[in-house]
Amino acid sequence: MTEIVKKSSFLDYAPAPESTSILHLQKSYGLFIDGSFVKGHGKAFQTISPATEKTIAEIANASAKDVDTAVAAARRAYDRTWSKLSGADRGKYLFRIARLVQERARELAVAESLDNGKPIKESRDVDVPLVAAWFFYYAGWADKLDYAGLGPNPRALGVAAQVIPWNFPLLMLAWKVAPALAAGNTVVIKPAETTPLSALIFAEILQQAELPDGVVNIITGAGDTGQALVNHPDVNKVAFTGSTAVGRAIAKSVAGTGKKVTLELGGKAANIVFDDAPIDQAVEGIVNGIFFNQGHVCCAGSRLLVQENIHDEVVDRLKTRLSTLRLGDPLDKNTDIGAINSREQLDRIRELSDIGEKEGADRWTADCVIPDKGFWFAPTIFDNVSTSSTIAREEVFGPVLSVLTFRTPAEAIAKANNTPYGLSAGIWSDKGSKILAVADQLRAGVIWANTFNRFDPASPFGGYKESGYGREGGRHGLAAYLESAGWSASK
Ligand code: TAP
Repeated sequence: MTEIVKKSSFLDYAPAPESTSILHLQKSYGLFIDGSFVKGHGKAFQTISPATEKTIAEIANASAKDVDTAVAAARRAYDRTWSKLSGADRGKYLFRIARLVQERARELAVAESLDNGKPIKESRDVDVPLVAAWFFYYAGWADKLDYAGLGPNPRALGVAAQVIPWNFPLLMLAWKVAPALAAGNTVVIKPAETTPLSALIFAEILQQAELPDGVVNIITGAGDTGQALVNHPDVNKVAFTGSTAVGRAIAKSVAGTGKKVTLELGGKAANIVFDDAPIDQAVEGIVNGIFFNQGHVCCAGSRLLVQENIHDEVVDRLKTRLSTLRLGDPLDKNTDIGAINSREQLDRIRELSDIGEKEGADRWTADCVIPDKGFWFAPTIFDNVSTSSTIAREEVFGPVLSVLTFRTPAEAIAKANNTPYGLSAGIWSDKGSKILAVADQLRAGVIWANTFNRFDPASPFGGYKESGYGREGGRHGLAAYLESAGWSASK
């Protein structure tokens, strides 16, 4: 018996890498403007795999002049084609895009994991299926805008400028592009500098779908490209997802211009576990809440608030569970924790974790073998964290959990709301009435009960306070791209 136990501890998963042969990547990619790939006027840059640091492709860099060309293409497409189509016809294009995303799902998932570093099982089972779901959902709305509760015959805004981050590159694109097109707008979108690949494959999908030229323009580049885009005088709508600092700068720069704005910014969500919660499920929910996508999730459950009398049990079980997670090759189907998206982000996670330790929290790190190349951070828990601690207040945006305790529901609510953010929260309890009572008092845009990180295109998503304003998803997500009574973006 001892022999069997000993041997089984040596059993491990054999490598199961997803093949990259399905990808037909170009050596270099241009900007996607007016239905074609064109050269950029900025200095091209390389996109690398964060797991190996190897170059994947060279990417064009859009200068201010290119931004101008892209916005002009979107304006022309809006005036001449897209605004002339019926909702039903717009819907047909969106359905076509959704089906093509499904057809090319494996390719998109491999590209996403390669460029972003996220485990293939997440890009394959979460990101890409949700991308298709978002297009299907908004395709269904395109001919029903009159019934969206926004008044009769609601009108599109015009040209939407969209800037997205690197944590869910293709999914964030879908969240922005699908409602914008359904509502009748045309789009210029800028993916993050470190993750442009899936957006460029998506551009090929738009060509396949024969979307009229200029309806969606995809321009790659860094922060200055994003800045030129949102500040362009001929855009009517700005939609941004990313850091609170950049969101704040955008809000300032577009103030008074008449542009409609939605900002989806950071978060520091509380995941509240009461002593009557099903502990095994709660532990899985805590793991999913903060270690999914390496914790690069704005709505991540980065603060665990656990009732004091079950603290030791929960933390012990959590450590046991984290010790079973496999960190490594994002393309391996058995990988749970992939690479950190960039060296810059890794440095930020390290810096904040060191501060956490210096400020007196107890640091525990899962015992993982860290590959020689690439950017990696092992799952980490900070216990005995105080509410004033930096790691309890600032968004780490990495696989780092802060553990705090509470005694009463009132204390849990006070601690959960004690943050400048207000994007999401989780509640774990056996009692429905307790869940409803607590949820009612939490200042968070999304609250999950006995689950975490669930996304559905029909459900609005967005925050309070420094987590931004406006909602994406559902009927509310349409309102962000339509003229509301008393507001006009007409040029
Ligand atoms: P940001 O700098 O906010 O980047 C988000 C997007 O905005 C990227 O496409 C970025 O381009 C672009 N951008 C940067 N500066 C801009 C400007 N002045 N005007 C217009 N667009 C601009 O986020 P980051 O640097 O990638 O990450 C920093 C921190 O932000 C992270 O540690 C994390 O805490 C937080 N973050 C939050 C989220 C969400 S979903 N809430 C997502 C990402 C990051 P480049 O990528 O090319 O610079």
